[in-house]
Amino acid sequence: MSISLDRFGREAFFRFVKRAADRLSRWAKEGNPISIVSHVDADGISAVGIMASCLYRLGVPFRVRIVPWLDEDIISELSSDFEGPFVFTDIGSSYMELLAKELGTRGVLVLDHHPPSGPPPPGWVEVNPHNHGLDGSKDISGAGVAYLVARELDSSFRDLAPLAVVGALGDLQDTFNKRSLAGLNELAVRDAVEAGLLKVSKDLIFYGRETRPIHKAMAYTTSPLVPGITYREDNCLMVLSKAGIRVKEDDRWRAVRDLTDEEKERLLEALRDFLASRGHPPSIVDRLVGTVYTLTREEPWTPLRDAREFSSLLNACARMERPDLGVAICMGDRSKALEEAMELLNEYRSTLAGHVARALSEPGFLEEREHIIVLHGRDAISDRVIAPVASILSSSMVGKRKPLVAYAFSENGEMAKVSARRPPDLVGLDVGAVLREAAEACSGLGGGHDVAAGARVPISELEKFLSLVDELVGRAMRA
Ligand SMILES: [Mn+2]
Repeated sequence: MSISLDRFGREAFFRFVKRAADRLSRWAKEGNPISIVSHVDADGISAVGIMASCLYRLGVPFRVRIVPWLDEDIISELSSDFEGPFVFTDIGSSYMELLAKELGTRGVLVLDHHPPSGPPPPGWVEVNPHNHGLDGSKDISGAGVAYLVARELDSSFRDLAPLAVVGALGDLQDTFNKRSLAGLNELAVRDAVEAGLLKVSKDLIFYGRETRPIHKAMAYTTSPLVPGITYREDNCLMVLSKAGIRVKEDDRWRAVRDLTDEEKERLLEALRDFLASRGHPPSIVDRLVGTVYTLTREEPWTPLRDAREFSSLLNACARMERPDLGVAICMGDRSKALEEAMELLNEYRSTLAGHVARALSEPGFLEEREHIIVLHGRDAISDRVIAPVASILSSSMVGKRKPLVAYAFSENGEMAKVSARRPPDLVGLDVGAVLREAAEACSGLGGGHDVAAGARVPISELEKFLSLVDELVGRAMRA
């Protein structure tokens, strides 16, 4: 039953993909500039890379705006100096009512995978897997939706498939067997492999597996966060030495990809021992083995070679308020933009490492409540990085069986930016739904996916909001 439903869902979904491509072709022929509006994260930037490449190749003038969310001010700023049609990627569906009110008479295309808040006005085209019973949280990303429209526009645009893979990994959609992408994402993976642009293999998933000395790759790995290993190069070197693994070959540092299968086994075993000796579950190590997506046309030793690293680089550009660098890289810049982005990435990593270490060691940051764990970021953690700090901390809380709700002060201290993360084994809880309901009851706005969600709430309502989230999570867990 579910298989045939999925098939009908897909057929309907692809009818909308076709409709969107037709609409874009028509706009392209009319020749008016098109405004691309996207979400400020790795997926949103990848989606822009795809859409902007399409328009560039079709000779259509375009402009790009990358936004953290949509509200009346942002939408009126988007539309005040612009007459042409809009393409929203990786954002829009959750703001349909607002968009309809502000842009109702314009040409609008929404290519998104966030849960829709309502139907689009007549004349607009919305492509969203949720409208067809498909799972937008893990089956396809915003970049994936943009890619399907791109390949429908022109089959030669299939060379953009790697960007859809990067976007899906940026949205942590590798939740299937051995950390692989599945669902509609499989189409982009298959296209990229067939075009000779992507190699899929099973291996150790260490950050920088192609590019960094082994102990650094281990220490830089934050998904999963390995307690005592992440951000701790000293312990990494110790574990490597216990496993009897040489870190250098002659004078050159070895990378993870230089390890033999036997050495990899010994390393995993040593990591299990290390965790067990410190009272952590050794099963964390299982998540370090999985599906590796290698972009074979990218230079080895660059952060673009491994699709997960590529998405981290885009993410850093987004968090450090330079999404333009990410877009340039997605559109093919491999010189100046790449160089600048790599510097930004270093800066970003040390910022995150500092926050995580503080939250774990200083009192007053983490508070365990009945059904949730609260991270009080207040003004000590910037609202730009509260979401990744929440992700890293939540992945370290194996066995806690409680979602993490982190917040930081934002917008001159008037609002709180909230980020919630659900541990992967806590099935049956939709933190997106919880945040939406709680935020709406507290004069705020919230929503997102079942494993990761966000909200904006006035500071004056923050305590009420946190209590309500605690209560709603408790209720959902009993249901
Ligand atoms: Mn997305």
